[in-house]
Amino acid sequence: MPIVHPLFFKSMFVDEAIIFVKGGDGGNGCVSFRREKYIPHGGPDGGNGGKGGDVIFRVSDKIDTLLDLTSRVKYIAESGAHGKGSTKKGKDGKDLITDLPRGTVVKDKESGRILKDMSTVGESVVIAPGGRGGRGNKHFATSTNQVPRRAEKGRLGEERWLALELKLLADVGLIGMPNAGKSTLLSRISAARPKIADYPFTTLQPQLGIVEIENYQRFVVADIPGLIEGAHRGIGLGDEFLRHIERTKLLVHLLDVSPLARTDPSDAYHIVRNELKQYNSKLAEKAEIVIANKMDLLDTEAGMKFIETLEGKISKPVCPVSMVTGKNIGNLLNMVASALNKIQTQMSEYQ
Ligand SMILES: Nc1nc2c(ncn2[C@@H]2O[C@H](COP(=O)(O)OP(=O)(O)OP(=O)(O)O)[C@@H](O)[C@H]2O)c(=O)[nH]1
Ligand SMILES: [Mg+2]
Repeated sequence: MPIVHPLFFKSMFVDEAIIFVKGGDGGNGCVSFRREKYIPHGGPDGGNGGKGGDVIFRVSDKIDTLLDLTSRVKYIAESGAHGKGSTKKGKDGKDLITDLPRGTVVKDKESGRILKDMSTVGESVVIAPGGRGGRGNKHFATSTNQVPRRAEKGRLGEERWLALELKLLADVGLIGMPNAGKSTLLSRISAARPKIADYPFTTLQPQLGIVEIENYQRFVVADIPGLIEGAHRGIGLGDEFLRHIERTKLLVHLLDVSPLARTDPSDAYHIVRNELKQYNSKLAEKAEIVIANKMDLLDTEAGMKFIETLEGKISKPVCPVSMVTGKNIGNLLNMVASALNKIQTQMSEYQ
């Protein structure tokens, strides 16, 4: 089991990466004339420039997020070398091959047009071709002009800004009543920056975050709008957002235990559980970790008693946390990681 400390985990959200790609420029053609003993005016022998390298995207099953791509913005392939005398062609620039996770959609950033849907492992596409090398002056010799002093410049490599998008399946779904602190949790453990505010229904759309902990273990967390009683009948924002967490492996259920909470936490727990059941009994059968949030607003000793009572009322262990002080977030991540590992093992045994 990974040991995680709140200060230690490095977490990021990426299901989009904005990058710049540019094929290498072609090398220039060369203007040169043969110099040989006893031949005062040798013919043209300027070589062609080399071709610029291509930027190539390849689908790999070794990576599952766009995380690694964001460490760098510019992906520029090597330029071709210029041509030389003695009809020496310049060396071609090296291709720049970049691996992407399966399912990445490559869009032109300006127009939003989809350029490529990278769906098959192993497939590759030239996303920014390198420029052709310019031709050397040897190429321009004709019967009327045997001493051409002109050579071509290499063509520039193609360049563009891209938006890469990856639709991620969430491993963990955050559930709870409005204002429980779901988005705050997502922002504490990932690089996602969801809207957080002290009123219900701040989150209007599901948000995803990637959490990265030690040992390179990563998981995707989905934050969805809060549920209230009658959500399955369309009350509040309704329950249709639950479909976004239908395929998760684990639920993290947040309860607001502060004195300011509008609903008693054990009632809140049962209300949300009931909405889950009404929506889909399979969803309600998923493994669940219950957390008591906003512990910073309770007196320490009274807080622990409160948790004990709460555990009794809902017949489940409850993990006390505070998103404000960060207390126990590391523990929570440990619990999530080991629960996911356990579920993964069970799934592979079952298969
Ligand atoms: N004191 C305290 N406040 C918290 C804590 N966690 C969240 N909050 C505050 O609680 C309010 C609601 O937080 P959100 O993260 O927006 O709650 P949510 O569950 O995403 O709410 P909805 O999107 O409306 O469902 C914000 O004002 C947060 O700053 C905590 O641990 N302690
Ligand atoms: Mg929210």
